[in-house]
Amino acid sequence: MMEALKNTDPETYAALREELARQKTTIDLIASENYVSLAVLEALGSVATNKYSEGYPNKRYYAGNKNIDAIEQLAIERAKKLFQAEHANVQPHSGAPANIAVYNAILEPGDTILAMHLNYGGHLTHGHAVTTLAKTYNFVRYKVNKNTGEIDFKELEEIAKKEKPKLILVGYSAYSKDLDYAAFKRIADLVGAYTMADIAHIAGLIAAGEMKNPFPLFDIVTTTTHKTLRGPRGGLILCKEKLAAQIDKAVFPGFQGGPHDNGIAAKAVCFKEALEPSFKEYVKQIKNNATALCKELQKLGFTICFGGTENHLLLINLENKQVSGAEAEKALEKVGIVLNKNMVPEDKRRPMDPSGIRMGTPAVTTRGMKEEEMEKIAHFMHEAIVNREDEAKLLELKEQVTSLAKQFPIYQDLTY
Ligand code: DSN
Repeated sequence: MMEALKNTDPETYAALREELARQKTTIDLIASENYVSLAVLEALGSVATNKYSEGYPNKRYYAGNKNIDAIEQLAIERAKKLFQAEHANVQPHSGAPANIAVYNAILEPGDTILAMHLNYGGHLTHGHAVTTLAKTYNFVRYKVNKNTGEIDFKELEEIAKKEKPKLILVGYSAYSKDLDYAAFKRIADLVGAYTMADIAHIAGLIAAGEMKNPFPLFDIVTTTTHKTLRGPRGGLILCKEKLAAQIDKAVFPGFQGGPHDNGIAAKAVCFKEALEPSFKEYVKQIKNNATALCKELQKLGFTICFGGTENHLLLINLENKQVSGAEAEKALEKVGIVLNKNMVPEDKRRPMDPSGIRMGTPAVTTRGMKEEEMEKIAHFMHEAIVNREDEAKLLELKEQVTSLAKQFPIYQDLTY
């Protein structure tokens, strides 16, 4: 495999070969990552990448789209079924373009969006000051209780009545609780706002029925397809039929050009896999693993933000461990445990060296790991952080982590 690449571009080939080895021998706890199936990989690396298909199935600007139409239609129908959605647009290149297309579809520049604060688990595309979006729209914020993770809906209602948002946005990248969509919807109806849920992190859990579905209450749902959904890197917009034409027009020609048909083929495969009963079992195990990891880390004295987890991720506040998020990330990478530093609610430190780390269990669960392995991982993490200055101990831990990873192989049939 990869013979053509090896001959044409030995440098890229060498880096990819190393990357496969890295993925096989390290433990991936990045909450937003996963390992796609070989079927998804094959669709992604297929001849569909050669085609231009601006437009939508049976309504294209270029000839030769019979097969691409069939692929996109499969992806659309499967996405609708998976999320009980009235309409699906599978063309967004990723989560950020999906969110931007939605804003463009239903808002005018200067309109107000009520969204979660980034430091409480929100996302850059929900209007962080560093984004261009913050210059186009007027973002106002709500927060959560930093200890319990609860959202104060009385306060949210007051903000909504004062600010009169045209859109109420929910959805987070570092928040570990389920959401009361009905409470958001009630407030949105009071002020005449659209409702949108960005479920990028929890799409797989919702698809499997293991977390609440924003539909049929919400107007619009956006997601990436590569996190808990275990598909290719890509985006997806789901909406009520009444918004379908607006949304489609905003994606193309409003914001994007030609869709990435190889990505859409891989999304179709991912959605088929997520509709299988085995995907439900996978998702249940993701949650069980997150709970097990959480409990063991708590026993070892780690502070879990919001008191625990109801999904696939954990946010840890390391203030009581006298180590910063960046230091912990670095020590853990040295032993082969890969996760990311993260701001915690009301963090006094900087984004590049915050007080927390974030981790999730989708990738380790794909490897077949269960509660027993989560306990081992918690201990490896504790040991690595405590002994972060002791290179010999870190090396010893790395051997143990590599050995554990190898007991749960990925991509056994793939050799570069
Ligand atoms: N970078 C993604 C994450 O890790 O949550 C969100 O865009």
